[in-house]
Amino acid sequence: MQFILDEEIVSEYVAIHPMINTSTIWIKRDDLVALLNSQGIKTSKLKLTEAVEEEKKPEPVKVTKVAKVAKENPKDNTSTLPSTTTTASNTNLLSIQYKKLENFSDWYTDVIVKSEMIEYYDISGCYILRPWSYQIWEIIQKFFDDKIKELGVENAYFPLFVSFKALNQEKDHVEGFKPEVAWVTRSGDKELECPIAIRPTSETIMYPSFSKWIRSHRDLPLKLNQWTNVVRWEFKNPTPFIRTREFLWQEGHTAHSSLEEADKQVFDILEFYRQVYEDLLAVPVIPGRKSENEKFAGGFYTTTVETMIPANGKGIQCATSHNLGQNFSKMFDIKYLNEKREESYAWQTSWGMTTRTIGVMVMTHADDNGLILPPRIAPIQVILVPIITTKDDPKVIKDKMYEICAELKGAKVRSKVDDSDIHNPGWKFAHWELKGVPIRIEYGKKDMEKGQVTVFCRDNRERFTVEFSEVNATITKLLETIQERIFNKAKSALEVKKKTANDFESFLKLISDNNMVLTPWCNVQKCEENVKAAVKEESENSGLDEKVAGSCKTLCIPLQQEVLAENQKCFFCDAKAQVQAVWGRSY
Ligand code: 86X
Repeated sequence: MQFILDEEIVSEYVAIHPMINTSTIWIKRDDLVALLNSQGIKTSKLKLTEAVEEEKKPEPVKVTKVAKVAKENPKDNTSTLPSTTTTASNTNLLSIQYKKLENFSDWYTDVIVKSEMIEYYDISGCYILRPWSYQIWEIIQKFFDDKIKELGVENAYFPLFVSFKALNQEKDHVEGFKPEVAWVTRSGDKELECPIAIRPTSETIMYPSFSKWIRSHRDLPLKLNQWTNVVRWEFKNPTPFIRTREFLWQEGHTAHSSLEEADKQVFDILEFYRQVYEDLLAVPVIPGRKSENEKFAGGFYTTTVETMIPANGKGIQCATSHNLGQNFSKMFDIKYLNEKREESYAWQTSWGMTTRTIGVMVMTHADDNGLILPPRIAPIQVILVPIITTKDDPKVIKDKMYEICAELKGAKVRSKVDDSDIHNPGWKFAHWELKGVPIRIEYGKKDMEKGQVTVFCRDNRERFTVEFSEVNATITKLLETIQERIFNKAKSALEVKKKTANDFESFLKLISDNNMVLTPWCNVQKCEENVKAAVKEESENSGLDEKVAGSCKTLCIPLQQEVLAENQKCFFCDAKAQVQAVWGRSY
């Protein structure tokens, strides 16, 4: 057993009380140390503030190890419950134990657990979204919800369960997904006569109602959205936010009287998704169309916003918006009488965005010190930390902090005073940095004497002073500056990873080096399959990781196309190039 004293405890006496705080004894600090030593208990001193920034790696926290076990056994329904407290020493609770560029996946787990976004759960692939991440989801919800309502979309709620019969109403599209459907087969100890499925998506739940509600062209457009959870029992490695068995999302489903109107709906929504990522989360994305291979098989065409995580070179789909044509309306008999009183099938769209948004944002911006939250998405934008020493009157310092906080709140800045007496300023700094709060305001006696506060920016770690009278103006402007700075940084990092190849040889090299690769392409389905197979073969021959080979595919055909040369050939098959496509390894 070892006893660690925080060196910043300055008082002569310390209070000792049992775990149930019913009685307290006071003892001189030095006497306590002498007493412990006389009992054979080692004591040491630690300056917590500095320990936090220490470079050397202490024993990893238990949680990440256990998390890995759960990851490796996605087939188990249960995962061992990790404990965040038992084996962790003070230092590693307050700092990230892995480097983003050395060990990306352990780094990611460590960041989302220590920042209090995620708590692990005893069912593999399921995670608890703690307030710190759920508040971010609420901000995303509000932003997107306001936008779609302007387009005339209404929210509704359809049941969680699907009957066997309804789910099989459109067998063809369900077929490939079958292994992912979770079923309820029992109530109490009685087998259900008809097992019911838990929604993996709601087409089969919503479209029978669409068929009832749509009769005439006056019932169109019908634009519904729902914010729900869905369950897909996947067997690939789960990753919090990125691939989970239950996740939160919005799914929008619309019906229109013309293909053109459906087209417009698809692209209006795609633009909103771009805004969620670029304007809110400060994550640059590439809007585009999915190839025939990668599109949602039930529809006409699929649009998408894609990005790449520069730290691990993986492409990732961020959200998707489909034009379903009349495929589903024919299957579900969604018909209306047009102006000429002729019967026609409705033109439909569907679109979805999930809590993956949060994972992509973390992976893009967070660093070796923890989260970095873009101000627009930060639940707390400014944390105010009073610096109180034993010689100061705590009330005077705290009151000024409350006053500044109230003014910031008046200017719609999400602010909070960390006035807890349990932790010292060093602990508070580390805590809020780990949680990614964009701005910290420090205020102590020295600041008081000079009529100023000290400001710290989480993203670039700059520290400077601001006069009292300038605080509101400076902070509101600074929040916008930081938002822009974080976006520009992510944008440059993505640009570096965007490479171009005109032939397979250079393509292979760039893909193997974890880049995303732009190529002239014939846009033929068979060719994409051939590319995949060729990459797989080449990498096996050269001893490359098979996982690298297996997951290379087109991410999208960007909406913004560069003009191809007159006789430009496909980089792979020598047919005439039709488009420019982005390829990558992907999640
Ligand atoms: C595809 C299509 C579509 C509405 C979206 O992409 C946006 C929101 N839905 C979803 N998809 C499935 O249809 C599907 C079906 C079953 Cl039965 C399943 F188990 C998993 C699925 N995954 C995706």
